[in-house]
Amino acid sequence: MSKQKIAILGAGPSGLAQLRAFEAARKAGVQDLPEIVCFEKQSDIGGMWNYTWRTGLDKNGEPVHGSMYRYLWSNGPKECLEFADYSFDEHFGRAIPSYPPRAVLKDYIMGRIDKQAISNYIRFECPVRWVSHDDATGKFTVTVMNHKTGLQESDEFDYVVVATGHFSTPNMPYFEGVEQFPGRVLHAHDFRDALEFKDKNVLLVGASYSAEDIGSQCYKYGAKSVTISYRSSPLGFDWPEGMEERPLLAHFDGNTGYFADGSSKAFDAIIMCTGYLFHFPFLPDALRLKTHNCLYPDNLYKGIFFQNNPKMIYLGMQDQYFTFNMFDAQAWYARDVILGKIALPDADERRQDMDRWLQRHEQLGGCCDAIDFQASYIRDLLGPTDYPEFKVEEQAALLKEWQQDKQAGIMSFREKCYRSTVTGTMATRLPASWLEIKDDSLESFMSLDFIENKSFDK
Ligand code: FAD
Ligand code: NA0
Repeated sequence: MSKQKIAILGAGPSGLAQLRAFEAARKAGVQDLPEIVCFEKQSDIGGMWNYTWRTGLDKNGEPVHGSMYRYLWSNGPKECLEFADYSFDEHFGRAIPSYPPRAVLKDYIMGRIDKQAISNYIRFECPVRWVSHDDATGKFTVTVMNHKTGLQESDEFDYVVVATGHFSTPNMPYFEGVEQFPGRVLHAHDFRDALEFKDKNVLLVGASYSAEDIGSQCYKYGAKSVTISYRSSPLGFDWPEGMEERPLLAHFDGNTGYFADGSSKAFDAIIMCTGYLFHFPFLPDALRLKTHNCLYPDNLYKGIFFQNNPKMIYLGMQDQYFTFNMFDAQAWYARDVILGKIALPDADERRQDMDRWLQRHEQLGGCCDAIDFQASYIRDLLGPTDYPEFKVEEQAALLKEWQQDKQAGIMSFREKCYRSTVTGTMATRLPASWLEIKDDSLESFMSLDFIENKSFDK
């Protein structure tokens, strides 16, 4: 019998988790592993964590994937995304603070990857153009544009793992009069450097993580004022002077924005922090996940296997409290299904299982419920695989503390410290406040004199 072939689309944290899962099986002596090809649009691994100065199109004319920006620091405690098989202690050799900047987390993600082993499987600068499925042969055909050769290539696969992320294609609403706005109008996806907005009056539309963080960045780097406009409910933090929230924007007249409560204000720039679209332009209707940013997208059994065709596998498609270790739990489960160690139930049973989760999902109250929901989702995946045990429920408790810490101080929560549930190590403290530390490079961060945290309190 010929070897099974798997296509992994994307080499961000989710795609890398899938590669790592197979690599772990290989190291454990599993024979007859499938042949793997990972197609990546960018020229390096790391997905969203690769900072790019580019916006719009990349050097090959492909849409730029990156939505991260300069000075971005982790928005959640690193202790809640720690890999169970590769701790922060193992990577850095010493305790570091709980909220590292992007470059430090990227270094950690990359550190676990045996680049030589894994690079054999990855084809860089190969955006996937189309995936089709032949019901007669049961095979997928994946067509990519190989920008290195300038040629399109197609190959057949038994499984396709979609790990292309869902925070890259802007959801860009229209507001009357915006076309006449004299200043810059951009989406969070294209935001790169808060210094651009120094001394400016900035309007952010949207009230979720992007608005909260880009607003805080603009404040930190000297914006004159930051106004956040919410549609459903305000973020409700105790904002410092110069930052405020207003209800939904109604329309613009010149540079003046008018809000639902009748108030108005003149602005220099507008940043739409209005979220992202699930966008799979390389998938036909029959294989395409259709959803929005939520904790339990419908039609994915175990949050992974597409109901119409469970050989179509999706990773990381949930809204995310947990990130890297959740992608691992998914990847290990998907691997064991592909290897035949876990049997998938029939379509009816899969439907019933999804319905049970969806029912629970509908009843979720606040964010504590949502955190517990995602923790039990991960717990459900961990049971049948050999992914190392990690204390999901303890991490959920840390995520709830994180929510409270943000309420207590939106500009200071990144100074809090948490204990690793993997190694028991207590994070060190930053030597200065987050507002004071302006250089976010790996070198600068790692040369800070972190303060050892002898006390057991956070
Ligand atoms: P991605 O990281 O998006 O990777 C997808 C990969 O697929 C990319 O490499 C991309 O180039 C590739 N790809 C896309 N289309 C194609 C195609 N057609 N063909 C081939 N390859 C393709 N998470 C945290 O845990 N902590 C944080 O602090 C945090 N901050 C964030 C800040 C921002 C601004 C954003 C947008 C997200 C943040 N996240 C954070 C969430 C982040 O998305 C995840 O941590 C993680 O990057 C998701 O991994 P992924 O592999 O699923 O997707
Ligand atoms: P995100 O904040 O970019 O985080 C993505 C927001 O947009 C919601 O508030 C929604 O309002 C609003 N919105 C959508 N359409 C709108 C419209 N027409 N008018 C007004 N408001 C509108 O996106 P979402 O989906 O959370 O919120 C959309 C991801 O990026 C997150 O997972 C986060 O972890 C990550 N991120 C991380 C960081 C850091 O780590 C920074 C930024 C982003 P409503 O009414 O639907 O609630 C530092």
